[in-house]
Amino acid sequence: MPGLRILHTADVHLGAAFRFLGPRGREQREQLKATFSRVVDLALTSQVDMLIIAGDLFDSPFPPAALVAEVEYQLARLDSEGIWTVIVPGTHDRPQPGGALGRGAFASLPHVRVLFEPQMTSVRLEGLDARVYGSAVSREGRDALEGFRAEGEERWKVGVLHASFLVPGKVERDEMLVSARSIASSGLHYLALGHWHSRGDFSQGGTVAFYSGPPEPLEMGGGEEGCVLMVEMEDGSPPRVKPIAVGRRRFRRLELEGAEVGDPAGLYAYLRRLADRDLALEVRLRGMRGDEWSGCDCEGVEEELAQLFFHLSLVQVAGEAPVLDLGAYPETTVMGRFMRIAAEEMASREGEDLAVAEEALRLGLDHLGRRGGRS
Ligand SMILES: [Mn+2]
Repeated sequence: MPGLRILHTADVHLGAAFRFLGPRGREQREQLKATFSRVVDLALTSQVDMLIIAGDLFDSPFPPAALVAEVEYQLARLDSEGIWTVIVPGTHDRPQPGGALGRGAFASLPHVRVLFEPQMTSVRLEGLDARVYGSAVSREGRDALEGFRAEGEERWKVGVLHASFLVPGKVERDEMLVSARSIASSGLHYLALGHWHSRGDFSQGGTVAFYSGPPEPLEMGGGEEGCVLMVEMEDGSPPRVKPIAVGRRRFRRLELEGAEVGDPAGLYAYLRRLADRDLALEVRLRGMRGDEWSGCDCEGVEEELAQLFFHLSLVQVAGEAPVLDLGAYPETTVMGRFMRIAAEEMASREGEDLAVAEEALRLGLDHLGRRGGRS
């Protein structure tokens, strides 16, 4: 019986704005396209049977036409070699009337399938002894695999979902969930997951399940390099999953205490050693107190080093991190209003948008705090 080889990616977020990178945002937006092209190259050169995109291919349901055309071009490269592409819409590119995923090459290429339904549906892949099961993200917050069992008679059963893994007491609410129990009883050989922006093994029972994470980093922190997963299935053994690095940039967030580096010259030397033109680094500086730090020109250090990094941002943190204690700030005060707006924004955002909201909160609290509010 022939095996099955899959390249699994998710959360590409083509078209994302990367506002927190300032003037470099545009470059990273371009890089996402280049990295996606590299993923397609990899699918071609390694002759996989199928590329799976587990949601958030685009950052929006209505990306710019030229960006859609680029992706259509890439999918056509796979299609002409007989390589299948199976896509589910995610939280960012959810199904919308007239949305990009329902038109053009997404609807017409013979080897491209988009699973649009809010409940589990499946598609048999012609020429492969395989069936792919999945659903588009829905807002209902239920377990997407509740009561599901892959019943097809094909040799290989593969699932694809854009959902949060349910962790009791930690992750219990999201637009779509998937639980350990439902994965274990799904009858799937492999489940390709998207939505969480870091790679992870969530295999349960006889089902191998992974988040691939994004191929190119999207937000500060983590520091993980962008990967895709090569999944190889053969008779007689569980699917083998191997990460392959495809991302160019790395985004890191670093906490640094004044005492660790001693003085401004020490800070410069410390950061200089980290210089890397593909690294976006946010450094949060604490405890820069004492004579050795008086007159430290952080902006000067940042400016001097900026060209040696993809992006560098030094943030001086005064004392403890802000806590959103709404009770301490009446709604009638400027600070109270600001914090309520910030809390609402942060509750409704994710990923890069959340990072922007957090940064706004930090700057706002800093500013208001200096004007005499409590902090
Ligand atoms: Mn995403």
